[in-house]
Amino acid sequence: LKLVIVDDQPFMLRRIEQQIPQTPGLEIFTFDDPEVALAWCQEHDPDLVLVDYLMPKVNGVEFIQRLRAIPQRENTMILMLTGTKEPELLLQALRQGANDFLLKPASSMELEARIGNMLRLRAALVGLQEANRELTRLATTDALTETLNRRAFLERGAATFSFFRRDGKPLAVIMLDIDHFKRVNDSFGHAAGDTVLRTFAERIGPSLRSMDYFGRLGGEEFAIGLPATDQKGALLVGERLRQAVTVSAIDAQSGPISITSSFGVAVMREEDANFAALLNRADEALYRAKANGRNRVEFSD
Ligand code: GH3
Ligand code: MG
Ligand code: MG
Repeated sequence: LKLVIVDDQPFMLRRIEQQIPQTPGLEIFTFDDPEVALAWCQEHDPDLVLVDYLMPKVNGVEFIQRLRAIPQRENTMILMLTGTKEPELLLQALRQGANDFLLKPASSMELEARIGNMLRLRAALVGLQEANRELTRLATTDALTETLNRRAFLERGAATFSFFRRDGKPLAVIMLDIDHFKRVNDSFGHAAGDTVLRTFAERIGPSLRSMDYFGRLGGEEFAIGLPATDQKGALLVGERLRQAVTVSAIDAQSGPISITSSFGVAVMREEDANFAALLNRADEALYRAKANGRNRVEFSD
């Protein structure tokens, strides 16, 4: 835990620091220059900041405002130390994002109690954020392949569709589907089928750029959104992916399994009403790839 104390008077800093009981895991950093403290807070993520109000260069309210403006510092706990209980000032501090304030000079007991409170709140907040991130991940990820799930993929698709349509930039979609996957399940069992699905996704993922998005639409059917990619580029990607899938037999529990896959490519057109229309054309192209012998890439004209 990192606790920061900012006060222009060094004797105040020492005094407050001495008042805080030694706690294992609690590191205290003191600053008599608010500018230096703010620079430090850019690099480090303090759990709690105690800041004096009356300081010559940057007052406490301004300090809080600037601290809150640093990315990812919106959840830092801030306790403002003031010499007065002037309501106008306290209101301002709270409005700028102070979590609480403390009248100087504070007794050791009050300081300890308030700091303890703030640190407990902070821990709860960090825990909630982590839980939230994990929930979002679970809600958007396919559990088997760790690609986007259907809903998350379609959401990303709809968002990029409207963005690129407005911008007049190309957007491509590739639908891909493992060939004769049912035979894998039938010959080697469902567990081997799952391994094949996971490995398939692992072979596709690394070939994509960071802005591309890759999702499992269901079963052994996947799709990729390729922002800022035209027909030529998307066909090249499709061909590269087709080869990446066949690079070697997949090492399943029951022995090596060789697979191929088919690809349907489409690019956004003027008449596409929405992302689903684009995806639909990629699906038609995929159907043609299947009909024309599988293990190939087809483009929707
Ligand atoms: P095609 O080349 O025409 O695509 O034929 P296919 O056999 O790949 O396609 P089909 O759609 O007929 O069969 C898909 C199979 O995928 C059927 C289903 O049992 C299996 N499947 C769907 N989801 C999973 C899964 O999560 N794990 C496993 N092991 N199999 C799955
Ligand atoms: Mg298939
Ligand atoms: Mg299928």
